Amino acid sequence: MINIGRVLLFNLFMVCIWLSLCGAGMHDTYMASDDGKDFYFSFDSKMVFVKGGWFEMGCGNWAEECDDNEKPLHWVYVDDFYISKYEITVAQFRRFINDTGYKTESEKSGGLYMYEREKLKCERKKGTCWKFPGFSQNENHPVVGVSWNDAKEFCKWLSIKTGKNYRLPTEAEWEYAARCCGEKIKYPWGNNDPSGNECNFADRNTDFFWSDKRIDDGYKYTAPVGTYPPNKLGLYDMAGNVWEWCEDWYDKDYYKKTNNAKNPINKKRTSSFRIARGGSWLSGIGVCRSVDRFGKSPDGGYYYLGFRIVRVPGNNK
Ligand SMILES: [Ca+2]
Ligand SMILES: [Ca+2]
Ligand SMILES: [Ca+2]
Repeated sequence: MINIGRVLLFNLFMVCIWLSLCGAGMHDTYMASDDGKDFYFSFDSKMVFVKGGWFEMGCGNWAEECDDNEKPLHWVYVDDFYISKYEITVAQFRRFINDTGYKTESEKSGGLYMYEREKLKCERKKGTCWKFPGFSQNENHPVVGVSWNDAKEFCKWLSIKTGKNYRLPTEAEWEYAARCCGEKIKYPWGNNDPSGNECNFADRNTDFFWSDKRIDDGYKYTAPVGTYPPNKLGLYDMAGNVWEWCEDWYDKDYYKKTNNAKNPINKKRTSSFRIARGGSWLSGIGVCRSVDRFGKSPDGGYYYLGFRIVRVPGNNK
């Protein structure tokens, strides 16, 4: 007589083998939190609440010179959101990697894009990745070399771990936060150009043809997050240190085309770039202006580009 229990057990065993062989993809292996509130707190205590509202997005007279892709000024409404006080750090990103075994895109192929002085352009350098970006970083520096796709995976992991909905900021949310809810200011701190105490950009510690040799901000590469004073919302490094990914596709004419005033996001792929904002340690001060718009390939890792994250209130999963 067949032992039903043994047959069932055998079937269960076979199902397990099949599941492990066919390998539910990386996403399915992200486990819900097993370290509870402390884990959640370690991320969420570093978020700032931003009360939503209307603001005039883009470049106005107060910003002096405007690039064409920053025009025209247009009214935009964003809902309430939380945004991280700091750029995501090496330590935070390492937690994600250790928890998941995720391999970033630059680790899987080709390395990071770095500036080649002789060639006057960025090229990929083999063997470099977020852990080895070509300069030294401690755990409290902003992570670099994370592609847009990698950053999205980080958000997905954090959402599953915490049961909250984390994502990248939209371009509109990012600008609203940098300009402290729509103030007519050129930089997160106001209209005056930096003296060395406001942000980390291409100052005299760097050696690019665009480096500002008059200014010493103390850092050649990345600075620990929160080194310079925050803006009025309590957000650090919204100008400089590392560029920050946003959700939107980059379209230089998006402001001219859009008539979507409420929570705008460009979901239409009209270029091969995703938006990045704020400038970096490698940037001249002009692109650290809060209205400057930049785009990079979403599968690329760049040694000057990182991210910060947004959580939508009450959007529990
Ligand atoms: Ca600097
Ligand atoms: Ca930044
Ligand atoms: Ca520009």
